[in-house]
Amino acid sequence: MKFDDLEAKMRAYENVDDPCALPGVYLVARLDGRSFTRLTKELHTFETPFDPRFHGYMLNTLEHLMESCGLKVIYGYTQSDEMSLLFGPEERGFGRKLRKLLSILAGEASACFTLCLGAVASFDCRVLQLPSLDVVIDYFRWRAEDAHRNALNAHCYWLLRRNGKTSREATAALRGLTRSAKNELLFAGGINFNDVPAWQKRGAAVHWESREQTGANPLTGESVLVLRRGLKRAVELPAKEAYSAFLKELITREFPRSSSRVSWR
Ligand SMILES: Nc1nc2c(ncn2[C@@H]2O[C@H](COP(=O)(O)OP(=O)(O)OP(=O)(O)O)[C@@H](O)[C@H]2O)c(=O)[nH]1
Ligand SMILES: [Mg+2]
Repeated sequence: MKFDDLEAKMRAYENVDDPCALPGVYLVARLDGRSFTRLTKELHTFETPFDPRFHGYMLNTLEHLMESCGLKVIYGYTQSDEMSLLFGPEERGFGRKLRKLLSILAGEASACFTLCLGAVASFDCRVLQLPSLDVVIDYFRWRAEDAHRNALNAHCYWLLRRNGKTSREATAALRGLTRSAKNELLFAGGINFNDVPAWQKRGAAVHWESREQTGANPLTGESVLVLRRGLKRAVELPAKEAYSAFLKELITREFPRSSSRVSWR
């Protein structure tokens, strides 16, 4: 068979299922650590239930995805072993081809986290196509609420484990307990859930920020004010309606463009 014929024949197999995301809708990619229960509890040593070093690796990975994948990520969010990246309706990266987006984001996240950890770690990735800003806000409210519930359960579970209960006993003791009963259990054990850091209860975010900086005019050497865009970490996210307002303001804000990529950390 001639090469051109072989190429055409095989491309048909390769491209038979190559869907694109709908045009004009927001996209959220959610990446989740693969088998991170084993990674955090058996293969490596991390503080339970939350380890600032682990969380730092997640934030580094999130920033890497926002800065280095050739895609315009409007907002990045992380809690536990997951990250969510928001793309605007106008995002054209990789022609909105889903298999490109999924594989590149999962590959980049796995590579970055692996370098942070110094051992192999991998992420899966899914893409949600969200039709409106309201649904986008609901999505991030959902992940933050999920973080809150998981944090309450995880603090209770590890308090019981530290007090000598087996995994089975701790799980059974928490079954059916109301939210306020879990808060009381923690309080009796010396933990005021109100004082637990916000990044554990609500997750943390990374977003773009524009700042004025003094620079030099390359032709005249004169000092001038320039607008530079950089990443900012938000580790004290607001709760409930205030979080919705924060997201709305951030997503609808027009980001001034800048040629330089600077990270504000
Ligand atoms: N020790 C520790 N564990 C963490 C931390 N953050 C997340 N994890 C663990 O990461 C795991 C995330 O759970 P899942 O994503 O549901 O489970 P998984 O084992 O990753 O399984 P798959 O996602 O289905 O592959 C849980 O076991 C969490 O306890 C942390 O800061 N410290
Ligand atoms: Mg996981």
